Amino acid sequence: MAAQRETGSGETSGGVGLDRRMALGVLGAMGAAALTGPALAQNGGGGRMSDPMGMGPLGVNELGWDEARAEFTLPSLPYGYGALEPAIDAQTMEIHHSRHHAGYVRGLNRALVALAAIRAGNEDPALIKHWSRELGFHGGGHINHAIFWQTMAPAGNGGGGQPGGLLARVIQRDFGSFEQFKSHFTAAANAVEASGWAWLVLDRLSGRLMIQQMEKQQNMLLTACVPLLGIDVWEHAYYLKYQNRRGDYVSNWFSVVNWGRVGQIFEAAVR
Ligand code: MN3
Repeated sequence: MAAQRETGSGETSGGVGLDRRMALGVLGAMGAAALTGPALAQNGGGGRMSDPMGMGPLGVNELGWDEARAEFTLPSLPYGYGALEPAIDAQTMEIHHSRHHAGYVRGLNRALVALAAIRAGNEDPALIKHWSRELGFHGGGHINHAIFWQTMAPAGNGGGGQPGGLLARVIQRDFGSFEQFKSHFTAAANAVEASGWAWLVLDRLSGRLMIQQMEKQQNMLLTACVPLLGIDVWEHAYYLKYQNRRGDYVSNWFSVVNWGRVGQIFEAAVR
């Protein structure tokens, strides 16, 4: 298949301890922790005891943080590999999750360990540029996929349909209608060049929803934006079943969008 080659080597971290604050601080720097960071500030900065990770709707399990090993692990899917058939086939889901996503988790841990070693004086500081890029790529890959899995569900059993509640009203306000949102999002996903993503995000500065494209998977979300829903349009996400017909994949993917979960993420972001 034409999927991107993984760069993860399968190494696990060793020797250099990473505390949770460090790891999460890095994720915050990538913009992913914007899922809840500013929301906590709006709450008065007190945080939520039920949310010790400070990641709001994405909890410890969804992010795969292993407290004992002080590293990230591959989070399990909230459904089976075949659960999103026919929109996304089981073999694609299995390879995507157990190979690609797992590779990003390994790469993220490896980058965190390497950067800690540099800080400790055990590694050449000239490598900071290299490992920072690795951190952005693999860390972004990990977070993007963690959100991706969480915002899908079997068609007719949590997946498909339209959003409700506050999210529905804000989509109406900012896009005119759900159909206009869908049209814009679809066009953005179909027009991503090579490997990337399309995202529905909340722009905290304007308080409005936006649609963005992400090249590859790093550093493309505006800092002030909270990712709400994204579609992976790397070829590894659809090529086995759809080959070059990305448009068919994007169209069918809407049948497995878990709007209830997206609504939870949105409401946590504006709380
Ligand atoms: Mn992917």
